[in-house]
Amino acid sequence: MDVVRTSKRLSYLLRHRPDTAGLTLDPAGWVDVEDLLTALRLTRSELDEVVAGNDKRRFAFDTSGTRIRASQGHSVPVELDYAPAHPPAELFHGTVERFVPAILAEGLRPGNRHAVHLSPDVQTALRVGARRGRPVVLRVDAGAMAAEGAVFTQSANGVWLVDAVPPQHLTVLDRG
Ligand code: HQG
Repeated sequence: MDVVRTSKRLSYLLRHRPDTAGLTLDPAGWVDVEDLLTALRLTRSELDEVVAGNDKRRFAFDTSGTRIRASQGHSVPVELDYAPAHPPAELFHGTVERFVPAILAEGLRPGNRHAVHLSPDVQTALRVGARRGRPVVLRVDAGAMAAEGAVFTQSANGVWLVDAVPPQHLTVLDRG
């Protein structure tokens, strides 16, 4: 089994297109492990290896270990049921230069995903931005947003999620 390939296929199925493998996610994004194993022709120990070895801990089992879901990043409608959490004063967003003018004009928007994804530190934001080219890091004044009533949640793998970030709470921090 190719762990990276299997992880990418899992991301695709659990975040975007479960239907392509005949799977259905429940409202919180969970799918039965047995159904997933059958659809992917994997053994439980292979799945455990992919989940445990995943660099960003993208997938999580429920407490009983009988269901699995992606911890964030969905484009299909799911209610991840993370409790609202008080964010640190600053969060970060990694992007690339070509998006910066639009972001500074209209703020951060979720695009195809459910939420804007924010990183807890500059290092992580640099890595997120670098997926698309030379990274640019934006600082998000999460403290001020929370004071104004914005609701933040934190996914099981540490990504901060919020509906949107208005431009007045963004500062360009670091152009790679
Ligand atoms: C940009 C990966 C123009 C935004 C990562 C980003 C992350 C705008 C892109 C997770 C905009 C959306 C999410 C606006 C935002 N105008 N561009 N108003 N607002 N953008 O992939 O945050 O490996 O949906 O800057 O590590 O890059 O998949 O979001 O460049 O945690 O687990 O629009 O995906 O994790 O791109 O990445 P994405 P993201 P995984």
